[in-house]
Amino acid sequence: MKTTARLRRSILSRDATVAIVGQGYVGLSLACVAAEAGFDVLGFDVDESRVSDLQAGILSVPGVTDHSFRSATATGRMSFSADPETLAQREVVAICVPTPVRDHQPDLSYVEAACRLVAERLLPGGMVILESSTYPGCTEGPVREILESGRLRAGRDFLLAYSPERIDPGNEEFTFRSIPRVVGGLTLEGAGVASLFYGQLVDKVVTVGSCRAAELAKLLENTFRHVNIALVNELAMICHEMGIDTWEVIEAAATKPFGFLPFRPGPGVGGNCIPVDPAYLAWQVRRDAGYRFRTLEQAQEINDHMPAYVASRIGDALNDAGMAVRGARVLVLGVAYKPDVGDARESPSVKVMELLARRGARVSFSDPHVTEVTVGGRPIERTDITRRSVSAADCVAILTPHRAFDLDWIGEHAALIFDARNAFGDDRRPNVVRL
Ligand code: SAJ
Repeated sequence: MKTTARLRRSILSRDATVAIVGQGYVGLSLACVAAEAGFDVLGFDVDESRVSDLQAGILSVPGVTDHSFRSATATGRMSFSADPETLAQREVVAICVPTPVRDHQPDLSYVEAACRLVAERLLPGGMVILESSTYPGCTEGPVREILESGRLRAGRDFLLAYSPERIDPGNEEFTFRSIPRVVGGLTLEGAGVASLFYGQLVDKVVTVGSCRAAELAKLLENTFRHVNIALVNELAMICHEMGIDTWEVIEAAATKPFGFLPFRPGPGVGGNCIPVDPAYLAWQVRRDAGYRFRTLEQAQEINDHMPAYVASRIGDALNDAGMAVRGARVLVLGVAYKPDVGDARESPSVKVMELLARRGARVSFSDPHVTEVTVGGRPIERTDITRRSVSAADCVAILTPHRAFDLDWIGEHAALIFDARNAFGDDRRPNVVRL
């Protein structure tokens, strides 16, 4: 680009106008921080009901704290819209839309749709940043192609960069500002100006040499988790066969003060990060390098198998208590994909319920954060935890141990408990069977 001096100056002076496409927890978090930092921020979303909530000061986006939303709206520098025209003339445009997986393939439809809206309103001399998790080569490939569908060219007429989000909803220890930001640019100027922008929002910016490096760094972070979760999941299956206490082994290894990070087994891997990011990487490595990322694909196989393994272990526990799965009443505690969240998307708990129902069990669930799930195409309402519901269950399966569960009380009133998360810890009870 002829000069980035003007854009640099307007970022430093906070005169740069910012637009953030996608107001999920990623986009809205970025909007709040940018407004607090002094920028005029437009939060754009295609979901008109979400936009009208946000315009009315209603925080209908999970994963963003009420405090940060209120504080940011109080600046008077945040506005929200579902009208694509509002994206015009925005100097810094960040794209924070979902990148799910469909049939084991990346689904870039949200990113492509967002890029088309932006491309029609690109400001010469402006900058576009993609934040959505994606495979290496996506920003400089399909994203750039769509953005250049008009007469403007990336690098020459506008800057293009990639910076992965690392927000951990609810984590008070690592805040948006304290989590370092990785930034890669299509050009050196792109990397430099994007790093300058994020430098106004976070304490530390890590600039890498390309968009691809930044894209791959993000996928590595979550693939690391995925592979290590698979390691302990397979260890749990082996330990069960060998009569060794998995949990004791992991806690013992975790006493090593260096060179070890504890992960813990469970009914599988849910959420829209850990199962998804590695799938993008495996797909791209196969397509572009013609290579099977074996470590990753093996980990996917193991983690994908865990719901079936846990369902079979619950069946074993019923059998050992003289009960068949068919007709058994199984009360699942925790259907969210991880403790203390209300997101049941891709939840392994739901898959366990489906597998048990397929074998004839009568499944129900309780979860303080989820009111209904669909099991085998059938909606199931939450069951309250009462003396009646717990004592009526042939087996209570703890799959996601929310802090809200009164485990002492449940341990006293349930005849048989399958504990897939070592929720009872060292509190060993004769009626509790552990993964
Ligand atoms: N899980 C295990 N065993 C473990 C850890 C996780 O079975 O030892 C399961 C969880 O139950 C869940 C899934 O894996 O079903 C994912 O859990 P997660 O703790 O990785 O949580 P996520 O999916 O919310 O991951 C996000 C990621 N954040 C971003 O991508 C910005 C991840 O990088 C974070 O490390 C993680 O939050 C976090 O630490 O909370």
